[in-house]
Parts: sequence; structure tokens; C-alpha cells
Amino acid sequence: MPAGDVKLQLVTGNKNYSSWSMRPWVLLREAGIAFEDIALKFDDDGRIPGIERYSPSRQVPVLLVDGEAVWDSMAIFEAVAELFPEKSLWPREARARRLARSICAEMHAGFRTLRGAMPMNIRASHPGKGMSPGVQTDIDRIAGIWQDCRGRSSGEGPMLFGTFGVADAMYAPVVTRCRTYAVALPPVAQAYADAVLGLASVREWMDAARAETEFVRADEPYAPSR
Ligand SMILES: N[C@@H](CCC(=O)N[C@@H](CS)C(=O)NCC(=O)O)C(=O)O
Repeated sequence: MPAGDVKLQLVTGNKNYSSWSMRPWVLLREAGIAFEDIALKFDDDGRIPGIERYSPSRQVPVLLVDGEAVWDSMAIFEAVAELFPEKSLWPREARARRLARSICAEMHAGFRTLRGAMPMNIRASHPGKGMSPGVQTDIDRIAGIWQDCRGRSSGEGPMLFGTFGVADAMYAPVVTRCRTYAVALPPVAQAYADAVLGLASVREWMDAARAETEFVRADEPYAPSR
């Protein structure tokens, strides 16, 4: 069966807060792959009532491929790239592909200090909040990754490996965090961040996030108490 005939449903959390949901959603949308968004909502503790219907891990995101669950963002990325090889969601060149997989794995497993201190909150503006030496170390490493990738792919397009792919989807929520917390970036990294913010899929996700009204206490360490 051609991949285009496969029914894809992506189960996601709140667009304002769910960084892991944003990644595969942006990947599918930017690649022009049709899917149904099953948008669930966090409760005040950051749990997701109803997720047990879709995912054995009880977390979002989950991709349903003809009804069969693929969970965890890295597995979803691999499944999508395999279903749609013509989209070249991983770089075509083997060395670039190895690098792309490495930086995606590093994001997936790491940067916990940054992720903990600067939770994704697209509609908020908290300049300077959450910064610490440990967070700066994570930011420096991420900026270094972006600069390194851009240095290798300059002239081929504004994304990490020239054209849009999995690595850009993986780092998109970091870009929104840099915006929310007004993180200063070196020029090449800032130019990359601006290019990500200009992607149609990212703009669509962020517009939807701003339209949400739910307030999730667990993801709002810097909001005035209410
Ligand atoms: N390793 C998972 C992490 C997914 C994750 O942490 N999802 C959060 C939302 S962004 C979640 O489902 N939280 C609800 C819970 O853990 O109960 C992935 O890469 O998909």
C-alpha cells in the first residue's frame, strides 16, 4: 500500500505547553503529510486524561498508523521517515544523516536543566526567568550544534541540514523557549532560530497555542499565583 493511503492520527497535548507534541506535529505539517490531530488537554498536574485510550506509555505524542500506536517522539520520527522516504526527512548524505541522528538523540535524552528551568510556554513572555549557569551550559551546547550544522550546510537552505527535516522539528521547541525567555544567542544561531520561527508549520502551531485558554499550573513556574 502506498504511504499516502495510510491513515495517520497524531495524539497531542496542549499546543502552548507540549513541546514533545510540537515536534512530530511540525514535522508532519511542514512535510505536507496529511494527518488528523487528536488534541487532548493536560490537567493541572500535567497529566492527560484520556491518553490511556491511545498510548501504552500514557504520554503524548502518539502516532496512530492505521490505528496502530507508535509512541515516543524518536520512534514516531523514524516511522514517518520510513513511511515517506521521498520527503528526505533525514539528510540524504550518510555522514550528515549520522550527525542528524546524533543531535536528535542528544536533544531527546538531554538538556534537562534547560527543559526544567524554561518549560515551553509559547504565549508567555518571561525574559530572563530560569537562567542559571547550568541552563547557559545547555544553551551554549545547543547554539554550538546549530552553528556547526549551519556551517556545514550553508548555501543549501536555512535549516540545520539545508532543507527542513527531523532535526529542525526536534529543536523547534527550543527555539520557542529562547523566544519566551529572551535568551541571547550568537548571530548564526539566532538567524537559524528566526528561520524556524518563520516556518509555516511553526507559525500555525504557535497561533493555535496563543488561542488556547487553559492554564496548567505544573507548566507555569513563573506565572503570578492565581
Ligand atoms: N520520551 C517521550 C516524552 C513525552 C512526554 O514527556 N510527554 C509529556 C507531554 S510534553 C506527557 O505526556 N506528560 C504527561 C505525563 O507524563 O503524564 C517522547 O519523546 O515522546
